Amino acid sequence: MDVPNPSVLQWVNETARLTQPKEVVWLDGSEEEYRRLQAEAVQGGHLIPLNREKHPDSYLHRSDPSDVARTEHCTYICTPTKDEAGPTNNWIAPEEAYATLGKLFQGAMRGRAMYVVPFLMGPKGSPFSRVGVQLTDSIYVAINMRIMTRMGSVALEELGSSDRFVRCLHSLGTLDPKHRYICHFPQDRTIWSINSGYGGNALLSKKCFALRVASWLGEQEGWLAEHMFIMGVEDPAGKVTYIAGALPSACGKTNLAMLRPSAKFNGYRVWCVGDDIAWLRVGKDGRLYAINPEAGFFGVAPGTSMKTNPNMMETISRNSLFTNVAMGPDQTVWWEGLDLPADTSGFLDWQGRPWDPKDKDGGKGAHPNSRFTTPVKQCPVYSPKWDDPEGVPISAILFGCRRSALVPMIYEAFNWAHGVFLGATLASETTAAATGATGVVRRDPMAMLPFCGYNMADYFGHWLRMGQRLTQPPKIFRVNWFRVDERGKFIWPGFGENIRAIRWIIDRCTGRGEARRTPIGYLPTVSALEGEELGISKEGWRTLLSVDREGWVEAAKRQSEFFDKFGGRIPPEILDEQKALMERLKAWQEEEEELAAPR
Ligand code: GTP
Ligand code: SPV
Ligand code: MN
Repeated sequence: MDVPNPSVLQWVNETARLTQPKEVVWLDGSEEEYRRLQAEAVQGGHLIPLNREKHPDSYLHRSDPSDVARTEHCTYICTPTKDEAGPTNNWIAPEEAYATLGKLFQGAMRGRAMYVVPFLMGPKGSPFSRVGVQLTDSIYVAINMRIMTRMGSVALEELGSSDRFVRCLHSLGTLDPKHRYICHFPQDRTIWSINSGYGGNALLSKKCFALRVASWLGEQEGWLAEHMFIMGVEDPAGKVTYIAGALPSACGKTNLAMLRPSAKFNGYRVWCVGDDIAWLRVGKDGRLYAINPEAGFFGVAPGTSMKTNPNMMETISRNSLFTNVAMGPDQTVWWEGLDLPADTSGFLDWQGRPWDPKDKDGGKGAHPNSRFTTPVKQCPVYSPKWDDPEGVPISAILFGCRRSALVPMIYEAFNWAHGVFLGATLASETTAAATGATGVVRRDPMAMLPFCGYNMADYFGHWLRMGQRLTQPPKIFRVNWFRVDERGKFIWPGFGENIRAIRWIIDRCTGRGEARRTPIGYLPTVSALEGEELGISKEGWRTLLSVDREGWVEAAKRQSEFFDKFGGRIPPEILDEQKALMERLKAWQEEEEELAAPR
């Protein structure tokens, strides 16, 4: 980095004048620098070194207890007009946002270093890829960015002398939740975030750039930025099929993306391309191609174990960063879902307080949204295509949800427009990934409700237009691993057994796979999933794979209420799909009544 890019340099200088850090530290992304940052973070009390044998090169970070998840109420899309942000986003006029935050940023970095973190989203030399530069006074963020992105010189080389980079400004400020703002200025390719150090609020490459700003860029330029995992599934004959899938936060993308097929299906192999974000374009051959712009996983810790996700357990066995998990007396990490040692004395909870796992009223050891940060390349099944500038061709898209009732375990859309409608009407129970109540069903179209950088009505239109450019559009599916029985227990075993659903999806993509047509889509038969051997009761299967007509009629009404919020902006094709669903449900009723009538 001999002569810095003049636009970057100018912006760094301007920002330093505003925020007044004690020093400006340019990061080159080298291993040596990474080790130095880690040592400094330990010195400064930001990281705790973990057990050298059991967790080599790994650290624990405890965040401020008021700063543990994304804060959607403090997140704004600052487009010139409110209409451009749409009814599902918070909005502040750009001038006002710059003024308000400008004051907060004044002197905000005093006493701290400002790290200049150039990063590349996507493979080097790829038409998909984009450069960002984050300025941050959080050493924890700087270290995370080294894992999550292709960070340092590689990004500046890719940028050259261009000024087309996303300006990502972040300060911990005072961490005051009352003055916390995560503001996006898509037209300016600028993000300003202050008073939070939490992942999605502070690692600006991720949700802020790769989804909110990139989704807007994608609409302008004819591509898509989505909250999706990307997996390759190799069948016993060696053929690999790529699948991308959107599920809301903490609803199973990471687990699905690297699943280890259950014993019976060990002829299948899964290759993980990405677990959270996909950028998708139409290829020259008319297929949809995807890359994962990230280089690391920022995954949910609770529930991760050798039983549920052995590939992730191996990934995080070294060189990883753990945030807000519990710690054993020997500096080992622990979270709900892992076994406990016989002797549980000396544990500390996620806030560092003495904690007794056997104390039923003692609360959780790990925060429900505790996470690990770990490099994609450490995953034993990471796909060699992760670094392919062309991306991978997508055969199927999943829009999944967490719903204890109504939504069947899996079904297939009739066609692209119906699939886009399935995406647009996705609803899911809220999780600990964002602050606020959990377990509440809310609309979350394409799992992008918190991440779409423009009006979602226009976003649905963009999805429809993308489909028109595809000569071989992917098939679209709904999945829901989270149906419960009358005692509240999950019926579907999930995790490694999800390969059964994946295999049915691949079969459907190649014109095979048994299905029955219902008003909501094609549902598999139990035998198509080889489900007889799973020990699920008849009642259980009925819950997983039947369509509750009354429930769907009600659901369709609620869909209308959601679309009404957009004041006539929803594309007619989507409204047509909704009407068609109502009609199919009605016709089905008649059919059923006919069947029930005495002959
Ligand atoms: P974000 O990183 O927030 O975007 O989440 P994600 O969609 O990647 O979710 P992740 O795979 O981390 O899973 C979230 C939680 O759901 C974890 O506690 C998992 O153990 C649990 N989970 C994932 N897959 C399954 C499944 O198939 N069945 C059940 N019952 N739980 C699952
Ligand atoms: C999510 O909440 O969907 C995440 C974690 O993947 S965060 O980066 O915090 O957004
Ligand atoms: Mn996510």
